Amino acid sequence: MFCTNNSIAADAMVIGIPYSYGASFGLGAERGPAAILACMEQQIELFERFTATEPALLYRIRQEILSSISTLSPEEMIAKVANRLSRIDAFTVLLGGVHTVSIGAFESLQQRFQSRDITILQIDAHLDMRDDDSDYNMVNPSRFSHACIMRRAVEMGFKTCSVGTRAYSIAEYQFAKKKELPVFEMGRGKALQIEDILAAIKTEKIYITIDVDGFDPSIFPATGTPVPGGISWEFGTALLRRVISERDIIGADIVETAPDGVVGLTEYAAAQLCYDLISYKLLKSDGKLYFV
Ligand SMILES: [Mn+2]
Repeated sequence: MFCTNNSIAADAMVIGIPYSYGASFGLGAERGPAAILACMEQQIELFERFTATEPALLYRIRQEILSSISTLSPEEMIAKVANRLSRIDAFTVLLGGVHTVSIGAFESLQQRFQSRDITILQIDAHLDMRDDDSDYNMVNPSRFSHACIMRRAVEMGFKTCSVGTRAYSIAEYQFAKKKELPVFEMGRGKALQIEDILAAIKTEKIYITIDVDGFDPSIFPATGTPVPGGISWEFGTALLRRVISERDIIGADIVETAPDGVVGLTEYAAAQLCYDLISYKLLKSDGKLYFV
């Protein structure tokens, strides 16, 4: 799967960020990146069945894991991630780690683009729109907790679109309502339709942040804050195919994979999502994205 020749430029990068500071319930997100990368290297089929291609053989995909970050403050980790991304031209997927790592990607996007031209498409059980986590974290409350990342994105001027939502506080509910943010919730209101989601995204450029708890927990059981319900594998991956083929995806992350060492399904599913994102993006950039 991964290219080991560092002297040639990569077409895509996968960067693991083993950072779990601020996890609120289940632990182990720091083990996510290595487990996902191992699945990509050893378990994933290189044949991509929706396009009948072998993108791993067509393109150079490189991987790395950011080191010496586990003891950093969230602010320091975010700066380090943004700095690493600022030196990469290739399409990049970040692997968390807790959802806080996405703010590093948002900061690097802000350096390259006008944030109002970008929609952060969030697949997540939670809104992550708390101003800080002081309602449940009395010891060391932070505005860079994983429960705050979409609030920070809104403040940074990005447009947002949330999908799979089914757990949030009253403050988050009021914030999203007041700002008229598109929220595609599970089980309340209309059933999710890909057409509706695409229509709610007003920008050409999209950054995709996938908190694996947005999916049904039968697909990603090992995650920090699992919530019943969630989008199906078929819906989520179909959404990604449509979004990537019709819009300009400028980056992505997959976060909150917390392998439990028992069932390998969570890391396998995250590895498959990562390969899907890279495959469709690179085929599209090459003018070769055709679904068979
Ligand atoms: Mn989240």
